[in-house]
Amino acid sequence: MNFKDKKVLVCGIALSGISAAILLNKMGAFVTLQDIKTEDKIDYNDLQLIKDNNINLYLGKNPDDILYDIDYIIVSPGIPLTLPYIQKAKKLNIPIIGELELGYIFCKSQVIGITGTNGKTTTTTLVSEIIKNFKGKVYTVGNIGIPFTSQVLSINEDDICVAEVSSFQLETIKTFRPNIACVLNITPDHLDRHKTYENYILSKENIFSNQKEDDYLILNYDDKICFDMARKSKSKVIFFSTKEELDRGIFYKENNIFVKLDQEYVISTEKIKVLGLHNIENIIAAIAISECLKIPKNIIIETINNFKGVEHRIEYVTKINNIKFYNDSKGTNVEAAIKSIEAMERPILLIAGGYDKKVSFTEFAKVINKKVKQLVLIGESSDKIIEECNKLGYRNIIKVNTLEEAVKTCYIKAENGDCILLSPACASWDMFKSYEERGNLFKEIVLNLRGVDL
Ligand code: UMA
Repeated sequence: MNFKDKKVLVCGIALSGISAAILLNKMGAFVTLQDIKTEDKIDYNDLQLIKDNNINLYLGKNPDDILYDIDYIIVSPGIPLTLPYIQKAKKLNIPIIGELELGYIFCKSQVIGITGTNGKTTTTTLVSEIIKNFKGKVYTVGNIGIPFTSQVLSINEDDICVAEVSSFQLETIKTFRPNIACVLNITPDHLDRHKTYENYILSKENIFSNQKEDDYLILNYDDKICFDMARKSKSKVIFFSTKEELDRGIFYKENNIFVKLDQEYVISTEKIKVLGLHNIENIIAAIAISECLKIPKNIIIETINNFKGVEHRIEYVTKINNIKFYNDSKGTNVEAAIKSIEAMERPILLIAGGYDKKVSFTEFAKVINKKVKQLVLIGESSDKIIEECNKLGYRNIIKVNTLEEAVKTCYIKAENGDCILLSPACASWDMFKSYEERGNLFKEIVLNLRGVDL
């Protein structure tokens, strides 16, 4: 695709929009970068970068009135496609390209695409580490926080690019075709954006919609929705399971991972450092991807044994007075938070709540009722969670206003041998810029508790 001398509108001035605009600028396009935020709300360094690159700005409102003079629109993942100006642009036949798709268009190397409701970042990180230990170099991009467009010009033909891909990014793909795609699991998430669970699933299915017969699709055998995707794809399907013994594929049974593909071997899970069965799922998915790349088994085994997990995902923070603190700020949906609660080996004081994605908290309340001795809630969805817990007669709930109050409340209530877990089951966007900001603040508050008398 040639963007030279084209007029391109890039929507969203954050990670994706800025790097897409800079890439297009290098390609000789006339770029306008737009955001509903006004100039005073935009980061000073970002503004400098935009100005240094001579990119036009259009701020403080949706760009309805400049559409007539635009050849292409590039959207950041966070921009809903239901916005009236996007709909109007579609009617005007202006191509709407997602930032991930834009990166892919210019990518010369093979691409691995990893999606799913949970485990994406962990699996993407582990796959990247395995490839790095194999080849010495790997490009990791996408929802993990590194826009594809920020890396693509450095990627050569014989490199490997590992992309963590969200439903938002998959909604706007056209040609994106990973040589190896993986769908880890599907449970309801982001229904505020996708409106129905069906739409969310359809968006996830886009990860293999352009694949051909010689591409690979790695699917979770235990997840009905993932399992059914096999029928819809043209690709070579490899299943993984933590519940069933598979004739061909990769499965987990009694502390062992059985690889039954072109080569067959068994890996003991005794040395694995990350907690929980959900992490075993992530690990076996990563092995499946590595097998498609024909990476020697000793490199795979050594890397999974040394893997310490990712920041903000059941991240051990510290122990104070024999109370352990875990940061699971990336537990941004019900399923992820349930898995974290289940992975804990001590009595739990849980900090939850946040941005309301219009999903049900019924299952979350059931697990709280079974495993959480004290629940402390923050954020927009607190009352919805309280309502579900109350239906089960669970009343060990305290609602507070800030994360700091939440941590301190838990610490006062905790006893020797307990753990305090931040796993919100909600996105952070009601109180924070991102789950990273929420997780970093949690860690800061926790580390400041040392030596403090409450
Ligand atoms: N904006 C508008 N109009 C709107 C909506 C937003 O102008 O109607 C503007 C906002 O004012 C803001 C900008 O758009 O300035 C934000 O764009 P963005 O939300 O796409 O933010 P980025 O920083 O570009 O981050 C995006 C992903 N964010 C989302 O999908 C919400 C990041 O995923 C991703 O890491 C990054 O691109 C790089 O690829 C984050 C995420 O929360 C981690 N993802 C969701 C998840 O994992 O559950 C899907």
